[in-house]
Amino acid sequence: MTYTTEVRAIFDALGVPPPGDSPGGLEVRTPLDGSLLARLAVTGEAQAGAAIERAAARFTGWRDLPAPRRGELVRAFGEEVRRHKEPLGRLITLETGKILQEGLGEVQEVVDICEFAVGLSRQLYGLTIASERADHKLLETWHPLGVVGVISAFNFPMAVFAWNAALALVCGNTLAWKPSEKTPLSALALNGLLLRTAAALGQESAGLSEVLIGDRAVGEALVAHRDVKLVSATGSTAMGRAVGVACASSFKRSLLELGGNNAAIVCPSANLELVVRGVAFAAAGTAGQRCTSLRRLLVHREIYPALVASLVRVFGHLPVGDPLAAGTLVGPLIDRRAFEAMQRALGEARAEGGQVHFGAREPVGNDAAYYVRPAIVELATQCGPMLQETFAPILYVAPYDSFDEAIALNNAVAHGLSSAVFTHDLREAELFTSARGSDCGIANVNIGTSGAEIGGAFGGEKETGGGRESGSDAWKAYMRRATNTVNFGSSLPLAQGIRFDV
Ligand code: UN1
Repeated sequence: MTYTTEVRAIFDALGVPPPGDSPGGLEVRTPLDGSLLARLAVTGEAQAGAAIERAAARFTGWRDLPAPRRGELVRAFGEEVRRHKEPLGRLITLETGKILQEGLGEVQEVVDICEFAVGLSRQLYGLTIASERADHKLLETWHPLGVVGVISAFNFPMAVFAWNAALALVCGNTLAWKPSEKTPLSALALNGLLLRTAAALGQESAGLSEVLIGDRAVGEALVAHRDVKLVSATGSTAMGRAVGVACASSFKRSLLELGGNNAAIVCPSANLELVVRGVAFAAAGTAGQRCTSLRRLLVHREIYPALVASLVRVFGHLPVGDPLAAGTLVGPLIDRRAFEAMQRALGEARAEGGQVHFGAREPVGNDAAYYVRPAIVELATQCGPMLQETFAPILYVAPYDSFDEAIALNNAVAHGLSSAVFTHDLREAELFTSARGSDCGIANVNIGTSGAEIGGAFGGEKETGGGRESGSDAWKAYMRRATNTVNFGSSLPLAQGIRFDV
């Protein structure tokens, strides 16, 4: 079976109509061997506007449905996704190149956030606050926003949408989704399943969640549209800066989840066997293409030689190859540009005097596929390319002498997404997770930087954009807050004791 026929079979298994063939349209290629999976019609500006207007028209009816009823759709959708975990996982692998285990894990993340959101649909709570006035009640209520625009990246083509969609839907919003132009099939499949589920429940599916196919132009149309009330964007810092500025100029809300240049600190007391496993998954897993991927390893000088030797041994044997095959741990990079960016960074590291282990192309697949052995780069100090996020499997390693120095190095980059410390010293663990410790949105102890559960709020500081998605109280970003003061007495006392007698 060719990958193209497999894609068609996956859409069939999902009960979702496969996308038609549009000669001259957007070409979707698999990173497995560069072959063509589909040619999709690009959403023009007028079509994007019409889709967003459908979502805006659908909003009022959806808003007026009680939240637990809205949760019924999300529950049924989560069940459908669970039932179709295998084909959805395979589609993710075919489109992104991540290994099947991780494709399935991503689908599980969709199921998990749906379950979270179903519970949430009965817990959209506000505060009551003590009023300073007699016979007055002061409270907060939360209301839906309208159309939520989602821009998602290639590396998590289903989960990131689901973090947004599950929450946005139970909160009473409708959706317009612009997926990465590298992974539109995952979007069409998942969204198709959502709409099919809605229709099966007797709910109007048109306008509930619209997919916009295309590149930056369609993203810009989404951000600019007046009916889009929140833009939740995941991707590069450059993209996020453009989205953030465009939203700010029209006072539109934005929720940004951008890059990361994530570090882990390894202390002398750490369990080095656990460190090696944690580091291998975080740095080489997903071929280094998670925003939470581990990029910088800061190792205490005492244990540096032993740890680096173990890591070099393990990286040298990582099974790189077909991501659908059992046993493979590292699939291909997404495309040639990713490969070139990786090689450029390795060249810069060499120019800084870095010692580069691995990082070259592996003899897998054909010329149009970019399989690489994840690289380890030893640097005497944190400098040069180690300070940049390169979306590729490069692990920079540098030694440190004191824990305070390690924290300073952890925080000395532009991004602030994820971080970790490996230690058995309680004081180091507590310091790292305290206000004087890591400045990131995620600070872990004795696990790697990637692979967060959906229950916590997900996102980071500084050039990571400051947004929070997924669990905890991230739902509040998808609603607007109203403060209500209710007078149930028969006089009209004014706040602050002001007298205004007429
Ligand atoms: C991303 O790379 O954009 O924590 C998201 C993780 C995943 C999500 C990553 N749950 O690695």
